[in-house]
Amino acid sequence: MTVKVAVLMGSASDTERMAAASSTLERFGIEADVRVLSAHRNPVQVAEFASGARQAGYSAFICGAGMAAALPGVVAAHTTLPVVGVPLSGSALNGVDALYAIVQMPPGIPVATVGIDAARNAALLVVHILAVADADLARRLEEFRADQSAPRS
Ligand code: RP5
Repeated sequence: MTVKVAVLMGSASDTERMAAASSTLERFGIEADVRVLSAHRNPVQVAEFASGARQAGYSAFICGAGMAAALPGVVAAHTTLPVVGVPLSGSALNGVDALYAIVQMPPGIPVATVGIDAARNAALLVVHILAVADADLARRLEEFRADQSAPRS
């Protein structure tokens, strides 16, 4: 069965900064379902999608947002699947606003926060989480690590 991860972003303007999330997941044979959904502009749709995600066969969320970045936290409020938040730059505060918004979740509703614009690491963290119970994914992760460490000419 194909593993499926939801990759959400708050705006179509986030597409370029979030592109590495889906390409990295796909490199590991994980299906990335990419959607533009804003916690502020589409609050009802975000709640509905997050609430039904486990039942719909998703294994995890990657949520990228900029500015007052509520998306990862709102998704986490509606699911017990792992949520990785990606603070995005592009604002007057260059992503520090989004970083603070995403990283400081209240106790009980966790979001794993990666660096500003670190969509690739968000995907790799999801691969690590899923590889705990997936030997084939764990093997591919080992290969990826070995390849990454190999000297380049
Ligand atoms: C956030 O506001 C989005 O994630 C985006 O990073 C930022 C600006 O959105 P747009 O005004 O470009 O749609 O919600």
